[in-house]
Amino acid sequence: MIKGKEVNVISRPILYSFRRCPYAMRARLAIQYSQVPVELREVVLRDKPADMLHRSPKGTVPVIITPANQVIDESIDIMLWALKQNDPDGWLRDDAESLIEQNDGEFKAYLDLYKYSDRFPDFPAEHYRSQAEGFLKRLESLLCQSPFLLGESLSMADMAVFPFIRQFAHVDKAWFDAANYPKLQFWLQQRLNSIMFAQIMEKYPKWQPDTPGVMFGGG
Ligand SMILES: N[C@@H](CCC(=O)N[C@@H](CS)C(=O)NCC(=O)O)C(=O)O
Repeated sequence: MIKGKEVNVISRPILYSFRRCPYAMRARLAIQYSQVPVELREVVLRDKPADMLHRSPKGTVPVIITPANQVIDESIDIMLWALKQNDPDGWLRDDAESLIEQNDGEFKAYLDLYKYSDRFPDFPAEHYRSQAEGFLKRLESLLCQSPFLLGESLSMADMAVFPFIRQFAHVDKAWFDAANYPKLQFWLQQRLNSIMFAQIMEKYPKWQPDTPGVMFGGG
């Protein structure tokens, strides 16, 4: 037994998160679903905690620090980490990779150009939007075949992708609602109406160093 010495031991994994970040949303969705207990620390991106930056110098959220001091700082890896511990409804899927790759690569790049089109005045917003639509068309065609992206039940693909479609829809909600993506609109609305989405979008104050974060996930 160590006496008279402060030992920095954490009992549950720490999740550095930012409520509105779509990458952090997908991580929280997987953690909430798998019921892995974590201590959530709400981050403000312009004032990131020193401990987070020390553990993960690239400075993006979400980040998990496990009790064994393992650092997981890619949102898909956090999803996999949670699902490998508990996956009651079979969200883990080998065939999710190609969709997630297109989402995180090409689609996210066009989404940013569309969302921040005033910073990229070479083209109007509609130009960037129509480039992003390539991915929407792929999703719409998948959802014409089955209620979820990879078949008859929810999978990590749905959960990894929908926070980004939500962001896309919010750039011009009236346009999105009127566009010819009926299956995608329904699928998005279902995800947004879910209890799980409400649970992961709860608001927390900014985490202050040397204070406990919020219990999240399970337990
Ligand atoms: N590839 C990373 C991307 C995460 C990411 O870019 N997160 C944004 C917030 S949505 C971030 O932390 N950006 C850093 C910043 O704005 O300072 C992942 O999947 O976790």
